[in-house]
Amino acid sequence: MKNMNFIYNFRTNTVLSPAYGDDGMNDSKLCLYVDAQFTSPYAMSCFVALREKGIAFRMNTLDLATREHQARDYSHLSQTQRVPTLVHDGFALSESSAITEYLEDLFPQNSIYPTNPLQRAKARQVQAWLRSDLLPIRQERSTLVVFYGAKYGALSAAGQSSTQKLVEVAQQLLADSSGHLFDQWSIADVDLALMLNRLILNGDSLPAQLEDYAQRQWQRPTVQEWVKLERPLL
Ligand SMILES: N[C@@H](CCC(=O)N[C@@H](CS)C(=O)NCC(=O)O)C(=O)O
Repeated sequence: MKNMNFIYNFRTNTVLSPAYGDDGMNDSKLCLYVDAQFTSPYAMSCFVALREKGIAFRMNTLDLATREHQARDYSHLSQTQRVPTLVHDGFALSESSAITEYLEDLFPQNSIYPTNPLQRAKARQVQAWLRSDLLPIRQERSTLVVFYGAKYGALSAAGQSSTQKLVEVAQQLLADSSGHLFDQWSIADVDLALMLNRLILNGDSLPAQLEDYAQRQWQRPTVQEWVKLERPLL
């Protein structure tokens, strides 16, 4: 595991120490474990949640290619043996939407979920749906498209059918939108924009409204912080 000592100071909005491998300076009680290439959309969602809330945290990276996530020390922390995992004062939690809900419960400042209970429930629906459905898109348009500029060939029939479903649902959800899924920005916007960008950034054509939405969501500063992280060469 690589300790990036990537500590955000929420008061000054700066990185306290960009140095890798220096354990000594961090007194943050929160540590987010993410993949070393910063391509996990689930890790991104948790990173954005922490940054939106302005909480100081440390980030540790795991090389999934060498199966660091299955090594004994991490598997003792993460019951899913996947990234992301958040450790808060000794309490370890996996599954990205469980993490973002936990952060919302414990750190209510700067909401990342809608305050209206119906919209809040719908945001959870969108998050769960994007994580459990649309598998052909996830398989045929990996996040290497989004974070490494990879390009893939034409979608299979299953990929096209998933894309059609994504477009229909996104258009329905965004029908009365002024740029967000709900009355206010929420973490579900990040997840939906990521899914749309798997296609858009590959060059697949989507309705203009969805392209505009994804592009605007992508400009959010906390999203750009993740996008601009320095990635290892593939
Ligand atoms: N449902 C999980 C998915 C997490 C997930 O699939 N993480 C991937 C990286 S994107 C991973 O750790 N893969 C390693 C493996 O499954 O062995 C979440 O939302 O956190």
